[in-house]
Amino acid sequence: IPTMSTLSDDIHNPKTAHVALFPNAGMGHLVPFLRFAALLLRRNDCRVTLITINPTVSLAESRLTSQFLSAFPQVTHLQLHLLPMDPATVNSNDPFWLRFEAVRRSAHLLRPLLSSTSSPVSALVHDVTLVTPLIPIAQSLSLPSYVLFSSSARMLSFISYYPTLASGLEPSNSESNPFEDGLLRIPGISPISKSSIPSLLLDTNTLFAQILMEDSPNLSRLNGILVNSFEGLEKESVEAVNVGKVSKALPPLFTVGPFPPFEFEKTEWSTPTVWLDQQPDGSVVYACFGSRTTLPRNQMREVGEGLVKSGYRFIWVVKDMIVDKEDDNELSEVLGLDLIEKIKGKGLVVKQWVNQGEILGHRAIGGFMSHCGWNSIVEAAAHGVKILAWPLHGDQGINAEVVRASGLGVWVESWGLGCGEIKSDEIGERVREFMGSELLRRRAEEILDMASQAGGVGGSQQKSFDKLIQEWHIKK
Ligand code: UPG
Repeated sequence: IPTMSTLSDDIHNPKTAHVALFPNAGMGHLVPFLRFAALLLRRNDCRVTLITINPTVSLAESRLTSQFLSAFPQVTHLQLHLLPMDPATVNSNDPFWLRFEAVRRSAHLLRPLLSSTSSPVSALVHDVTLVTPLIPIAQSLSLPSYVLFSSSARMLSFISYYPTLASGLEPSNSESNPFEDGLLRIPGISPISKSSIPSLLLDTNTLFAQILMEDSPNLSRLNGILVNSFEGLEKESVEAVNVGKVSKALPPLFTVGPFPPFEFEKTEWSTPTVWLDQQPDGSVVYACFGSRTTLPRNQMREVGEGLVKSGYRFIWVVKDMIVDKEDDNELSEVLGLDLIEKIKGKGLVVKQWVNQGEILGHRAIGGFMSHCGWNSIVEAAAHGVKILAWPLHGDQGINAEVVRASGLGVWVESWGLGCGEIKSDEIGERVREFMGSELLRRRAEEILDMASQAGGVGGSQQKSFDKLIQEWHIKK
């Protein structure tokens, strides 16, 4: 960790790289950017400017950003003020997607902001939802630009292929069927099941589809794509992208994962770890569906009943609303008193932000029921915790395919995007099988070893960082 004196020396070192980081909305996007920033700041050869948007969509984002900025006072913080946007002009009612679009429409305001820094920025690393609007800005400032991709390399392969899929989905192309036997064949990677693709991308009129159709062809104009992944988890896709099998037009891929959780992410609330300390090693199931995914209440109650029926102890993070600011209903109202009674003595239910990194790192955790948000998968891999996949939307089905193929976990495919309600008996049975699997436990440990190598001294993470910093050195 650099001392203050080395940092201030670096400020006068003309060779120091100075990178501006620009995440988009949502914890799934912010967390990897802040962890990436913290990894950069561990070195003494890079300065960081963080660009954020105010107000944030969720409270969790503003809290984490403040914690990050207090932990790293040497970071320059810039705020982009959004232009007002009429939501009626956007084909989405998801608060995070609306924000993505609002940022895209205000992206030109980044140019004066970037020019205003007291020392010149040498590279821009931004969110994948901002490719088309930001490339001309970076070019006009002669800045190399990179995407820090917040999902899997497999999802990246899918995104780069999306315009081809979309043209096959056009009604005017009714003769063509992009799916053969329900599978999408992308060069270089194993086929993606149609059922793993989010419905929002099977309809080319949605905002998600339109952003991808505009941005995917422009990925080639980036100087590189950084992915929070490593070969031990996603060998096939990493190699296929790297050697140009997926698309010859993709820029170089830098595997910068796995990102570790940092001290600045710690929450004051420590109940789960106090409770976990009392449980035997590997005995507890951790169930969490990320920062923005909710289950219908009936399904939530089936999950609770299922966890109780599994016979295993559990920590279950309940989320009732997409945006935390609106999530103020009592747990008793969400789950019902009966279920709360049944859970007593068997598990811990929490309806607030937990420190997932700390929970997954606890010796008592033996398995993770996860929606397969990419950050959660990498965190589980880095802690050697096996996954019971339950993807619900977006990239999660494609990520669940990675979980299954790597052997890090299992995926009951009838639990997936757009599937009906899953009953508690089945949930209980599957959790029991999953927690009892020695094979999965061993494979998760092997993946942990590979994650440690990738993130350790001389590993792929360090090599990627060295290369990037070299590219970002201010050239005088
Ligand atoms: N987390 C906590 N405490 C909580 C809930 C979440 O620490 O109570 C953390 C978790 O450790 C992770 C992040 O928040 O670091 C959540 O990210 P992720 O697991 O990727 O899930 P989402 O929040 O659902 O992220 C969105 C999308 C997901 C996508 C991801 C990255 O829903 O599908 O893979 O963004 O693009």
